[in-house]
Amino acid sequence: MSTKRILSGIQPTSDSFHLGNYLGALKQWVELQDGNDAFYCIVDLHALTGDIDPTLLRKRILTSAAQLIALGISPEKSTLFVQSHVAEHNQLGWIMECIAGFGEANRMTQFKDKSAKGGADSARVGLFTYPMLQAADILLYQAHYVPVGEDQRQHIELTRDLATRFNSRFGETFRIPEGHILKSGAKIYDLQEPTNKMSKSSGSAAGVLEIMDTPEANIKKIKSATTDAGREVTFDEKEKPGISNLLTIHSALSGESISNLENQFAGKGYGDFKSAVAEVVVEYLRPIRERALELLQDEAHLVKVLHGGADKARSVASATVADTYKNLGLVL
Ligand code: ATP
Ligand code: LTN
Repeated sequence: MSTKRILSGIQPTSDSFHLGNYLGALKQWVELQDGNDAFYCIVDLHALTGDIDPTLLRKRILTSAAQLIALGISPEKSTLFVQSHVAEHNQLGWIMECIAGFGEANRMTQFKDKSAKGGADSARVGLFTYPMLQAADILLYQAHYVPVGEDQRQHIELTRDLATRFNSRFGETFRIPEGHILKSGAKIYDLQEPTNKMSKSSGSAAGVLEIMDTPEANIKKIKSATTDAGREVTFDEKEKPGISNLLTIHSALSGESISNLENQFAGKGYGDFKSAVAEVVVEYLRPIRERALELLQDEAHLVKVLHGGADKARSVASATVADTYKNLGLVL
C-alpha cells in the first residue's frame, strides 16, 4: 500500500474520551499511523460552538492530548496538534463558508440535532458554520482518508462537495477526501439508552464508558447497563439493542468474533456476560488511563509536543492556503 495522507479531528468537549470515540474513530487513528502520513488534530475551535468555560477548556485540551498519546498516537509517527495553533484553519474556513450554500449547510443533521436541543434561537452562528471549518481542517492537508464514526458521514460528503465545486470553478486545488468508516464499532450506544449513541455532550452519565473513569466506576456502569427482554446472549440490534451493544464492545476490544461470544455465553445469562464485558473493558482501559495521568503531570512537555506538531502542520496547511488564495485571484 502506498503512503496516504490521513486527517482526523476530535473535540476537547469533555474530561475524558469515551469508548464510542475510541472504537468508532481513535482505534483506527492508531492503526492508520503506520505506513501513512497522519495528521491528528484536537479541534478546540470547534469546541467553542458549545458552552465555553475557559478553565475547563484549557484542561480538556491538555487531557485530550494526554489521552491520545496514551492510547497509542505517537508524536513521532503522526503529526499531533491543536487546531487553534494553526491559523490556516480559520483562513480556509472562511473561504469554505463563501463556497457553501445556505441550503446545504441547513441540511446538516448534526446542526439540526444540536440546535434543536437548546432551542433554535439560542444556537450560535458558529454551530451553523461548523461543517465548513471541518471541511477546511480536512482540505488543508490534502487528505486521502478521514477516519471517523458513522455520525460524521454527512460532513465528509459536504467536504467532498465543496472541494469538487471549488476545483471545477477555480482550478485543481484540493484532493477529494474519502471517509474511512468502520462497519462494526462505528456506532457504540449509550449503556442506559441503547438506541442513542454514546456521546460526550449528550449521553446519560451512567451510560458513557470513559477512558479516564476509575475501573470501579466503569464496572458499575456495565453491570447496571440496560438489558433487554429474554436471557439469551444473542446479537439482535432490533430486539436486543443493549446486549448487542455490549457484544460489539466486547468483540472490538477482545478481538473475538460475535458468533464466538454468542457460543461462549450460550445458556449463561446476562449477569455472567456483563461481568466478562466489564473485565475486558477495564483491563483494556487501565494502562491507557494510567499513562494519560502520568503524562498530565508534565504539562510543559505536552505543550511542547503540541507546538512541534503545529509547526509540521502549518508547513503543509500554509501551502494549501497560498494555492487557494492564488486560484481565487487574491493578490499574494
Ligand atoms: P459530542 O457529543 O460532543 O458531539 P462526541 O462524543 O460525539 O461528542 P466527537 O468529538 O464529536 O464526540 O467525535 C469524535 C469521534 O468519535 C468522531 O469521529 C465520531 O464519529 C466518533 N464517535 C463519537 N461518538 C461515537 C459513538 N457513539 N460510536 C462510534 N463513534 C463515535
Ligand atoms: N465534527 C467532528 C470533529 C471534527 C473532525 C474534523 C473530524 C472536526 N474537524 C476533521 C474529522 C476531520 C465531530 O464532531 N466528531
